[in-house]
Parts: sequence; C-alpha cells; structure tokens
Amino acid sequence: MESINFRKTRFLKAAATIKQCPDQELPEVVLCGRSNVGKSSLVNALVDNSKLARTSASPGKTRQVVYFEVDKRLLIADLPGYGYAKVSREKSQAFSSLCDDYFTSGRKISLALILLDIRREPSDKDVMMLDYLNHTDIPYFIVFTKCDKMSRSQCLTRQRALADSFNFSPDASIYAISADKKLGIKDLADGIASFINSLG
Ligand SMILES: Nc1nc2c(ncn2[C@@H]2O[C@H](COP(=O)(O)OP(=O)(O)OP(=O)(O)O)[C@@H](O)[C@H]2O)c(=O)[nH]1
Ligand SMILES: [Mg+2]
Repeated sequence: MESINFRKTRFLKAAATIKQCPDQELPEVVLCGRSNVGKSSLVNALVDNSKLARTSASPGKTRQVVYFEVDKRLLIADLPGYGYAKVSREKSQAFSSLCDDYFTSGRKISLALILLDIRREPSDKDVMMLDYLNHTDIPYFIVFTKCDKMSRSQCLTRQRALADSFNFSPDASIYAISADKKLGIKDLADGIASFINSLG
C-alpha cells in the first residue's frame, strides 16, 4: 500500500460559503459532528501538529470550512460543528446550513468521518446526519472521540451500546480515538490511507 505522510500537511484555505470552496483535484475527506466533539483536535492529532487547526474549549470555534492538503494526496475538510446554540440564531443557522449545504451542494465527498463523543448520546442532528448518509452512497467512518475520558472496558461497552441503538451502515468502519492521548490515531490514519488507495 502506498503510504500517506500525514505530517506533510498544509493549510489550504478557509471557505465561508460553498462558492469559496477550493477546486477538487484530490479526494476529499470531510469531518463532521456537533460543535466541540473534537474535529479540529482530530486534524491536529492526525497530522501530528498541535497548532495547525484551531481548537477551543468553547464550542463554535470553527466557523468556516477549513481545508488541509495532506501529502498532495487528499484534502481534509474540517466543517463547522452543528448544534452550536450560543451564537445568534441567524449565525447559528448560517453555520448549520454551511454544513447541510455541504452535503447537498454536489461537491464530491470521497469519505465522511462522523465524530461522536463517546460519553454523550448522539443528538437529533447526529441521527439525521447518519440517516442522510445511509441514504446516499457516501462512504463513512464512525469515529468515537474523547475515549481518554473512560476506561478501555467502559469504552467498549459504550461503543457496543451506541452501535446497537444507531443505524450504522453494516460496512461502516468504527474507530475509537483520543486526540489528547493519541489513542487510535494511527489506526484511523491507516484506515483513511487504505480507503484513499482503494479509490485508485
Ligand atoms: N479529553 C479530551 N478532550 C478533547 C479531545 N479532543 C478534543 N478535546 C477537547 O474538546 C474541545 C473541543 O475540541 P475541538 O477540536 O475544538 O472541537 P471541534 O469539533 O473542532 O469544535 P467546533 O470547531 O466548535 O465545531 C477542546 O477543549 C479540546 O481540547 C480528546 O480526545 N480528549
Ligand atoms: Mg473545530
């Protein structure tokens, strides 16, 4: 398998509207999930650079689609989180629709990573997102985040419970990670690389 060097990642651009999104010459991997779930932290863990994507303890940090180009092989799109209520309703709708529109804009999405906080019940929006993806041919991985907040066995129990109650596609790959403790990051990077390689 041709390896992908995630360390060779550069910031490409930030887009506030679909129109500003860059041309797609490379396959695109999209990170989505509620605000504060750890999308930007995951980007930093994957590329082994704690300063590349901006993260914050208060939700709503990423307000645009932020693109990173990895090893000239793929784009990572870090989407604004959904379900962030503290901004004005107008603004919150603008972020949320940037996320929704993203999937219906006709943009080619090679792979979606759906991030779910291992400790929390998936929100209505998470469920809608999964339903939506199950009705499209967009492949997705489920990524449980913040697994350092639980013991390994608690984590496994939680993963099983969540997989039982949610409609994950039978062929969706499931990963459990901690961006903080760098757990499961190598596995996920390998999963993304082999997926990208399989696109030929
Ligand atoms: N304990 C722990 N905290 C994490 C982990 N990943 C992210 N966090 C924390 O969760 C908070 C939110 O992380 P972000 O990466 O900014 O989340 P985001 O999904 O990009 O949020 P938005 O940009 O608002 O959509 C920060 O305080 C992170 O330090 C993790 O693996 N473990
Ligand atoms: Mg973010």
